[in-house]
Amino acid sequence: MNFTKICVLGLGYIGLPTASTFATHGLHVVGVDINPNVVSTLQNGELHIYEPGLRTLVQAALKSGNLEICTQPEPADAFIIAVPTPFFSDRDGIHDDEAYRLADMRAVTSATEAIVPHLRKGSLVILESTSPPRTTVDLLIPILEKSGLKAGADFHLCYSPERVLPGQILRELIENARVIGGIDRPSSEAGRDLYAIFVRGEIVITDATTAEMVKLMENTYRDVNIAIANEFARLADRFGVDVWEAIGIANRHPRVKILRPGPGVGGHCISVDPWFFVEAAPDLARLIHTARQVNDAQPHFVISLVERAVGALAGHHVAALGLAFKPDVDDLRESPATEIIHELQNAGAHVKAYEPFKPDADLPGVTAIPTLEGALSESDVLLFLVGHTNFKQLDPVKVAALTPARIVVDTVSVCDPAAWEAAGFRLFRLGVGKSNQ
Ligand code: SAJ
Repeated sequence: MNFTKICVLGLGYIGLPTASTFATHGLHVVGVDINPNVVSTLQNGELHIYEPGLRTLVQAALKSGNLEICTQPEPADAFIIAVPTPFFSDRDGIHDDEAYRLADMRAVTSATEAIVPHLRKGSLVILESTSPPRTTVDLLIPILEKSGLKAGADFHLCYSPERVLPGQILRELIENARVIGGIDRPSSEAGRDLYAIFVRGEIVITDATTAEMVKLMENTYRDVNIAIANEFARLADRFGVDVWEAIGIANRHPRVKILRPGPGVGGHCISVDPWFFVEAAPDLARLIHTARQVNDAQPHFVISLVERAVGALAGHHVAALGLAFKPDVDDLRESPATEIIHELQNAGAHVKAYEPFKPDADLPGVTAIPTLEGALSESDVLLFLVGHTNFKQLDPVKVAALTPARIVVDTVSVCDPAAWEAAGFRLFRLGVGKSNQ
């Protein structure tokens, strides 16, 4: 199939790089977002999100004249839906049971509805948003067929998951293997023809529901692996072992690859997607459910570690170092650090947070300080919550000169114990039992 004009619905971390990459590869792209602030920001050549290299790419796409930014879709050869699929939070009042979450498919539903008036015979529709199994077949087909056209017979439909890693999106978009799951073979082939415009990785064709499941399996596998690392950290803590050393040794086995323990699993993918399995089949997804609970409880484990270091938390001044959901990104969404800070404050501690990738971070209930010096100056305990490279590079002797604190709680293994202890700090490390501290 040949494409000249496509419409990308949703201009976030996935839709914007995808739209811009198609535009720089010669397609006429209409990028659509329902948020007028996002649209006007982009129309002015500015960005509402940060991803390395994205600003240059978007500006090149706009300059080429191939990328238009709009609030409404237009008729096109292909429509790509890349809108968020979070789960309903307790605040939505839809669900208040921590043990069970429901996918919020409202954005996918309304984006699909917005395509209906523009659908033509021969059009291709692709869903990229991470979705519960069977979404393409059970949710999208009935909506799209309101156009009077029949899925398969009149238009093509695929599920093609985004699988790019935040921080490396632009490279992975092009180089990763791409999964295309069509509702029938001609749909898969149309999807393959579209992504072949820029994808250099292998393009793997399957059916829509398999593609949906593949995406969920990838992130669930990672979540379960991190859960076991977190559980190993707790076990090591009890048995007087250093989990970081133990994992390092275990991973020398040729068939073992344990991930890293930490303060919890954040972001908007790994901590969300496994719930789609739990929601769809709670009777079957039991290990997946338990892994989610283990990871969700990890911030609380961090609190107990801080308590062990300082005793009762009330009145202590904590410098919380790192607010991002993972190392070397500025994305604060669903960050375990925020939850830990709130829990510390609820226990009466005073917390000043510092995030080097977003010095002007503005989070409800969090006092973010724009400089490391400012966060450290009046604290009596330093709490490392993100494994940023620049935290690993901190010189403990220089840090000691900036703070009266002599207690350090390291949840991400950024501190070299010998160096920090030599600089006069008492170090408490997540996953390291007493006899190893
Ligand atoms: N984390 C650990 N220990 C680890 C690795 C990660 O605690 O060993 C934590 C991180 O600190 C973070 C969370 O897990 O809080 C998730 O980070 P991540 O780097 O594992 O993943 P994401 O959410 O940035 O991106 C994932 C990727 N999926 C996989 O690697 C299977 C990415 O390829 C997906 O495209 C993305 O989810 C997505 O959009 O679904």
